[in-house]
Amino acid sequence: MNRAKIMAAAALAAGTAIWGAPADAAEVRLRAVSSFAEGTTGSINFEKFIQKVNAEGKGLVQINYIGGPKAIPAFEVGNAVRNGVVEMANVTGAFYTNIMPESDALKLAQMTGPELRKNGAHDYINKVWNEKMNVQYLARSWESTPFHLYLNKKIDKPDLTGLKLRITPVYRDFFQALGATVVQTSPGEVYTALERGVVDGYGWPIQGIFDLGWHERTKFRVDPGFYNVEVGVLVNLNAWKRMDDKQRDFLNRMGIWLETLDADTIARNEADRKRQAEIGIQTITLEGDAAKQYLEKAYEVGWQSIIAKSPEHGPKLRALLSKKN
Ligand code: 173
Repeated sequence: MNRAKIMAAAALAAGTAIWGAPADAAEVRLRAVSSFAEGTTGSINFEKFIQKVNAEGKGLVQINYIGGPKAIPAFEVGNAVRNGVVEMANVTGAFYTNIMPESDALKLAQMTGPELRKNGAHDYINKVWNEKMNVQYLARSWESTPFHLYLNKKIDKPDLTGLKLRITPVYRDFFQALGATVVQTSPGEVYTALERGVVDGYGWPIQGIFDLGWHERTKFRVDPGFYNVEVGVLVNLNAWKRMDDKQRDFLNRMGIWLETLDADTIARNEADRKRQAEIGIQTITLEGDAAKQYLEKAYEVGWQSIIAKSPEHGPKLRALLSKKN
């Protein structure tokens, strides 16, 4: 063998390519966590995404799913994916407002993930999320779902004076604007807060109150719902840049597929709405002007709060995420 051939053989044995041929990166393994418990509403679509990536990405990308908030607490997940403690996270913006206040704006989006890809919002989000959070925002894993106020005390108008409510940043400004006292907890602490009577109610989407048994401790749901759930799949930016185009394209394709699971989400919303009624959770429906004012207040204080904290990106996000009417 001549010298060149020997080198080529050695390089092949070592799994590397030589002579400037574009190297196929070795299969990349991404450690992933979810900010919602395994198998619950907030993780279902993400877990399906992981299955598909692992089935179709052999030799290219594999995801090592570490699990839910038992591995990393919900409000720490943002930091973990930013710092590369994990390379991928399924997390809602409300859980990492400590890193970038803009994250909580995504609940105010009036369009779906696929629509936001078309109108430039997805690219803008990625510019800001790259810069401020060191992550790539791959795709939405949960959307098209309103949040609601759940109560154990009856109200007959949108006045929450005297009520103590469990919140996250999603609901804080809105519930406070309606007079409530608030206490922040992760989802994992809601049941105990209800059981001990520490709170008179809580904010949560239409879907998911059965997962951790909260329905046993819930008397009323207030309609209409407000805002829109946003849970996204974030990829640590260093890990994203280390991958090659083929790997990034594959993950982007899987992300677009993930957003097609939205139809399942919408079906689960309806199933849970029905089940809530069946087990006797009463609906308090704000009608007419009361409903209109409730929703207007929600969006007004929501955007006010984002724009006050991010005068640079808040107005642009508002323009990109709001439906023109
Ligand atoms: O914990 C929460 O109530 C919350 O902020 C949230 C956000 C998105 C989906 C589900 C819950």
